[in-house]
Amino acid sequence: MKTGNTPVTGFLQPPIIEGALGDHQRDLAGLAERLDRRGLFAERAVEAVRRFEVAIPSWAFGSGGTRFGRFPLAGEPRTLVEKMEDASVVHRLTGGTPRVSLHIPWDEPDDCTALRQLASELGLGFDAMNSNTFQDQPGQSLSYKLGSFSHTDLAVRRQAIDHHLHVIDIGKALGAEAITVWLADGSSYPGQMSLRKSFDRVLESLRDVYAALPPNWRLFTEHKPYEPAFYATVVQDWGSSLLLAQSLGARAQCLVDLGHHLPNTNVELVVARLLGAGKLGGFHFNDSKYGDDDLTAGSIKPYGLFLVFHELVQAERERLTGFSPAYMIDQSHNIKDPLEDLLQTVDQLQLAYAKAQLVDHDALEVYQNTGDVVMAERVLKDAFETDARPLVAEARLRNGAALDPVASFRASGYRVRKAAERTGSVGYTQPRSL
Ligand code: RM4
Ligand code: MN
Ligand code: MN
Repeated sequence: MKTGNTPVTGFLQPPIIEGALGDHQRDLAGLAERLDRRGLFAERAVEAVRRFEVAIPSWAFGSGGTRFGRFPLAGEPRTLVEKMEDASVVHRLTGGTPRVSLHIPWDEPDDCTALRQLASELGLGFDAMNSNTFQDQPGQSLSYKLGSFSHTDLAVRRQAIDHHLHVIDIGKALGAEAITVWLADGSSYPGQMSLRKSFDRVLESLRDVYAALPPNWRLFTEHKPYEPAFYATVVQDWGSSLLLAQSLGARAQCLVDLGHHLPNTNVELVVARLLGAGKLGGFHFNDSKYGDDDLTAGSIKPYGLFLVFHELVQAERERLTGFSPAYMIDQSHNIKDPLEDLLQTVDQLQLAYAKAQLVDHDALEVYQNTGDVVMAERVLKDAFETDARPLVAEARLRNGAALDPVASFRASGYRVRKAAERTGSVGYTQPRSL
């Protein structure tokens, strides 16, 4: 991707739709009064949401696709500069996305200094870097068809390690402080690979990457049960991920992608276990119905998302040792305008976080200790069923962002302008069925 001199057109102050401010203030006052009756403080939740930050992936700005096809959108970004411009719009409207998570080589900058400068002008920084050894790149000498870190050939493993060192170098130049390693390594048929030795080889390769981490960096291992390998994936579950993180050292932690669990997995329980082990490194937020669907966070299972945030808020309040999760989005926007989808996503995350702030922790503990199942569950439901939207809108307002990001985005005419400016963007492709 080029980071040339494409001018960045600023995004105007988020327009407040007429009458919306007065309605909002009345809604907020009503909610604050209702919360007060329950002994809860709207103010505390608003301030917490103001501090909530989540990174946007560089691969989320263009229309995604499935292995069956992609339907491009007029005005989608053609370059990394244009993606940064789009990222700043999401941050401007939500007040909660000050960093971008880059995928290399999909969004490899050709001038890190210029990119960093541009980012800082846009009020942005960089979150965890993402490597890619699940595709062969043009000109690459050895193939990852049969694995990267788990490959039986040391030369292939070496090539994959070198790629990770390169990703770390780019991240250093950009001021990132973490690398996320998701591996497609696995087998599609029994007998294809040694189930045990393939894992050992992944661990040994990761040791080399870990050894190259700058002192202030963390390494996140991300598991996924299947796809593209359909019989056995090497890092397929949180247990394998935890084994890797524990074997590597203190700065290796696990990343939980919400779509990377077999059906019916209790994801909040996975989160609790990793928190307990001091190994919860971060998240890839999204939602799913069947598998790694990469749908808008909160669109399918909002209660599950809330329960995940409940675990996080408890850990935050208890000041759990080592608790510093990196929040990131990982979605594929196949049907919706990617920017509107991201605005919806951030809104949903802010909302789940706000609701988790409304749990009465003291009451919950009493009910748990006295075995009052009904009342314990009601504490959670009371929070989840509260319409917390005024708290989230207020947090955004105080951060100089939009009351209603999607409405402001539509009113701004941004996409229509970009469709006129970004000529030739239709047909832009980014491989995505992962
Ligand atoms: C994978 C995984 C990784 C992401 C790739 C594109 O399924 O979620 O985090 O980098 O997709
Ligand atoms: Mn992911
Ligand atoms: Mn995924």
